[in-house]
Amino acid sequence: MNRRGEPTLVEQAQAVLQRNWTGRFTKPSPRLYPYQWSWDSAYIAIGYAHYDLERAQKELRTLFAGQWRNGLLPHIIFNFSRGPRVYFPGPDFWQTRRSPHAPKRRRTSGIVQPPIHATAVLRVYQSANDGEQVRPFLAEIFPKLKAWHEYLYRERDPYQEGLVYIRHPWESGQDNSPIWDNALARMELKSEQIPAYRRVDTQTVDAAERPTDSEYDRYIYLVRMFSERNYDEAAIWPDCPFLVQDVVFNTLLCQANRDLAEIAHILGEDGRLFIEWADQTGYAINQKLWSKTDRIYYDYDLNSKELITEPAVAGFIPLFAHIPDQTRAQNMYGHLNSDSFWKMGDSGYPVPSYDKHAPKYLPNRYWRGPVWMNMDWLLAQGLEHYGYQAYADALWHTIVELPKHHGFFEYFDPRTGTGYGAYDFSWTAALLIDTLERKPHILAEIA
Ligand code: 9WN
Repeated sequence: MNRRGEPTLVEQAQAVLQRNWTGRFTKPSPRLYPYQWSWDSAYIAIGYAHYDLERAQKELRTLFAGQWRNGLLPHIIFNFSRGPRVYFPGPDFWQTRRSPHAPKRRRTSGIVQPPIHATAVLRVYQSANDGEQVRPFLAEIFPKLKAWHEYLYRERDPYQEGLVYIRHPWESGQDNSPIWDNALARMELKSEQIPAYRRVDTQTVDAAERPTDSEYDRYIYLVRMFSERNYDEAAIWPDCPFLVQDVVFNTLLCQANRDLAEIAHILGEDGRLFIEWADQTGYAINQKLWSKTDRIYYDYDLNSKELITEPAVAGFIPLFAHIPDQTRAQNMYGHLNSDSFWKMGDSGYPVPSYDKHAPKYLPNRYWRGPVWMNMDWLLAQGLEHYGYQAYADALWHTIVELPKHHGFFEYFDPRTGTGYGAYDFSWTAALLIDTLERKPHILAEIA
């Protein structure tokens, strides 16, 4: 409480997480996302780690209880929670029990999300005053993290390049980014190929802030295809119409491997394999996904066999895992600190998720323009590493200022800060808690 008896900003953020806490996991938001999501839980655990270590561990334990026997960590675990539980596609549509690998006692989706989990586990450990307290958790989760990374390299890297592919836009966590437009447009679907379904997301959130129906048709078509092939990767990938080596996914995997090596070290286990994976993935990102002319990293489309030259904030995320060398980082910084994204001193808020001058930019539509807190959080850490402290500070300020003035929304308008999408969004709250824990001075610096 502050001197006027009002809850402080951190207390407000904790209250958001408390409202979404179900006793075993935290919903990303109260209505729109009523189950457990994979990368959300990792960010959420990083927030909890600062004030409730038990809960941080429980969050991740519950998530990994949904892991498949082949190591796949599903993007949604359909755990029970109170309150409205309407989401499409739900467990009956996914039909993941068609796979011999899916858990028998838990219902899940059959796709994944970016692998930031080892990073979250290490941060939970590092947040503890007494590491010994968290050691049993580390020992319990280590083989699960290892199985998760093994799955990715075994099943998602058919050419053994060190780059894993995603086979659904939802696997990127950036569902309707313009990065996927061409791949989705190539999927010319006849109406009889589209399964009958009804969207529920647009009952909660303005349709203008969500993906289009045509995008949803393709999302749903892909899910049906995976389930018809019993989630057997060998049967899916040879003719999967969507197959992309994604920059954010692989960057987070690279860093997660390093963090897994550190976890192995703490436990006295052999971590050399994880360092090898990290090096291989970092090298491949640099070799295959860098565009010198455009000063940004791009995704690679394994079907059209070309880089997807869409200027999204995602292309700067390799800074987080220290993948570019200093010269590349400087070039990237020149691009980021420009009218295309956000120039230092500009009005508005950093960083729009897509180039403001690109024709497809839409400041209110999900991953096609709005500012997302997780992207700012990843980018700020990367920029600090390369010495771009003033820009990083602008991002840290944004992570605190937007929720303070506009509420704990899912995403925000880069021009005005207006919040869009789901309210009481858990990772917005969790990353604000993490930011203020690390940089308490920010509170006094913002208006
Ligand atoms: C599909 C839960 C998730 C986030 C994603 C975000 C959004 C889901 C949806 O919500 O995706 O997974 O229904 O739109 O894009 O990053 O994990 O917060």
